[in-house]
Amino acid sequence: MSASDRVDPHRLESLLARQCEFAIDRIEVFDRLESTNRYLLEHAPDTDQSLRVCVAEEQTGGRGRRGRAWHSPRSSGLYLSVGWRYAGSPSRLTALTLAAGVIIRRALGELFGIDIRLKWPNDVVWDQRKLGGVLVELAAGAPRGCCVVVGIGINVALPDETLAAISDWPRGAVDLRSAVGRADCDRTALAWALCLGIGRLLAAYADEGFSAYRTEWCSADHLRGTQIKVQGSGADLLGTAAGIDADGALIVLDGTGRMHRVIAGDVSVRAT
Ligand code: BT5
Repeated sequence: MSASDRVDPHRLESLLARQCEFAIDRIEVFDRLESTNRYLLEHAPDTDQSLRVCVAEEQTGGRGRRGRAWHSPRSSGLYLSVGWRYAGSPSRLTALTLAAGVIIRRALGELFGIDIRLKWPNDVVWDQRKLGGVLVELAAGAPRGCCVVVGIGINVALPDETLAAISDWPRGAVDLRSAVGRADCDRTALAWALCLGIGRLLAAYADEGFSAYRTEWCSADHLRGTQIKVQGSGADLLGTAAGIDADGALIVLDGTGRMHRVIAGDVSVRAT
C-alpha cells in the first residue's frame, strides 16, 4: 500500500455530508497516535448528539480489551474511533459492541462482498481468523453526561508472517487483502461506511437499543453450537454457546443443561 492510499479526511467528510442525518462535530486523521480511542476519551465531542471521528495511520499503543495490545502498523489497517456524547449514561454497553459488529459486517459486505462472522463479544472473523475487533469505552469524568467511544480496528494489508504472529487465535489473524482477493481496499470508503453506520447506531441507541441489530448478529454468530470456555472474573465456565439474549448477553449451557448468562469475559473455542 502506498502513501497515496492514506485515509483522506476531506473525502471522508464530503461522503458523510451527502448522507448523514446527524451532526459531525469534527473529523481528524493523524499520521501517528498512541491510540485513537485514548485520544477521543481525552477529546470528547463538544456537543450532545454529534459525532467526533478520529483516524490514525499508525498507533503506537493501540489497545484491545483488558489491557491487551492492538497491533497497528502504519497504513496497514484502519484504526478508527468515533465519539458521541450522551446527556445521561447509556446502558447495555455489551450490546453496543455487538451492534457495532453488525455495522462492520454490513460495511464489509456492501463494499467488498465478503461475509464475515462475529465472535462474542467483539471479534470480526473471516475464515476462522481474526480480521478485526471493536473496543467500546466510556469517558470517565466528562463534564456533562458521558462520552461513548467506539473504536474499530480492521486489518487491511499486513505481511503474512505478521498476521501469523500477532493473534492468539489458533489460525492467526487475517487481512482484507486476503479476504477480498485484491490489494486496493479503499480505507476512506470503509471509514465512511463505518462512521455512517455507527453514527446512526449511536444517535438512536438511547431510544432503540440493540433490537434492530439482534437478528442480524445472530445470523453471523461464530460461536453458536460450539464447545467453549469462558474466562472472566470468577471460575472458568465450560459449556455450549447457545446464542445471545435481548441485551446481548452470551447464553451458555453447561454439561448439566443449566443455562448461564455471561455479560463480560473472554471466550475460547474448545477442541472437541
Ligand atoms: C480487540 O481487543 O479486538 C479490540 C481491538 C480494537 C482496536 C481499535 S483500533 C482503533 C481503536 N483505538 C484503539 O486503541 N483500539 C481501537 P481484544 O478482543 O482484547 O483482542 C486483542 C487481541 O487480539 C490481542 O491480545 C492479540 O492476540 C490480537 N491482536 C492484536 N492485534 C491484532 C491485529 N491487528 N489483528 C488481529 N489480532 C490482533
